[in-house]
Amino acid sequence: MQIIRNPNKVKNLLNENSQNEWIYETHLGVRYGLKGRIIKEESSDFQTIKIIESDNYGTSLMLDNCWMVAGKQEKYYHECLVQTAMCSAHRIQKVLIIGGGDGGSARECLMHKDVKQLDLIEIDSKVIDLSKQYLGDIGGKAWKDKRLNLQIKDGIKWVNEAKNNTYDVIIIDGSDPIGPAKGLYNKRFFEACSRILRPGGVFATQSESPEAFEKVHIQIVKTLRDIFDHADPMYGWVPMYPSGWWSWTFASMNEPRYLNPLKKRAEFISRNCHLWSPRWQKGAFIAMPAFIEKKLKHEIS
Ligand code: SPD
Repeated sequence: MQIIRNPNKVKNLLNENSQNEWIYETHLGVRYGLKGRIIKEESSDFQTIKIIESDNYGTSLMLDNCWMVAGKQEKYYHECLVQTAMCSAHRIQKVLIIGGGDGGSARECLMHKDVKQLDLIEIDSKVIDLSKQYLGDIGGKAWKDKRLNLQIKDGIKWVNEAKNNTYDVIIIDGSDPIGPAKGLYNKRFFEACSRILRPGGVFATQSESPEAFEKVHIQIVKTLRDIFDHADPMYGWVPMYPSGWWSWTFASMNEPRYLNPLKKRAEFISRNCHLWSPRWQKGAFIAMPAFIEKKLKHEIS
């Protein structure tokens, strides 16, 4: 007989037996699934979009059958991508996010009172509409914040047309480098980003899993190192993404300023974070797996 003392375990067992179906992303012969039900399914000009009510991770979003966010996991992703950059850039008055249609990265940026303007450039209006409708808590107050300049536009074109030295922080919150996000991870795009980044600015991009997308991950880091004076990956986890092991890569000129969060900003922000703190960040940069270190032939400073 199984004795269960923890009420959460009872709930989990009930969920495992729920009538909901397994919904999963497949990658290299492995499935990454949540139990739940699809509550909305649409096709846009760019991709298929599914909203899932999951048993254990809240409302979730899939694009082209790949997991993007779930209500109870998104902080493991957004805090790492955004706060590492926002807490270390010299100034944070003008910020650019490319992608990020669920609003999570915008919410994290706008926690900073010093931000005067946040340009959020998302190519797919349906992602915005469905996120506001079903995943409203992820963007939260950001959707109504006057500092948010939301544009439904092609992020690559936006970056190519922006003037030199426009942004203090640039955040690439794209989906995987296939489909509409394909052009967000190559040399030409990163060069354009470095051109529009102000001195003292920090560039940040999600950089896939070091395990499930090893080649893509290494390619992103190496390409950024060719363009910026400094670029380093940071490692964490998003359990529903392929392998569960994820990375974000940061880049800057002159000094690797993303390694050193500014005390005052970081103190305020980490009080309001679930995962991110200067201590966590320090470990996450150090936690480069040996097999990646060998391939990059470089250690962080
Ligand atoms: N394989 C998942 C890659 C997802 C990266 N972006 C997620 C969007 C969250 N705002």
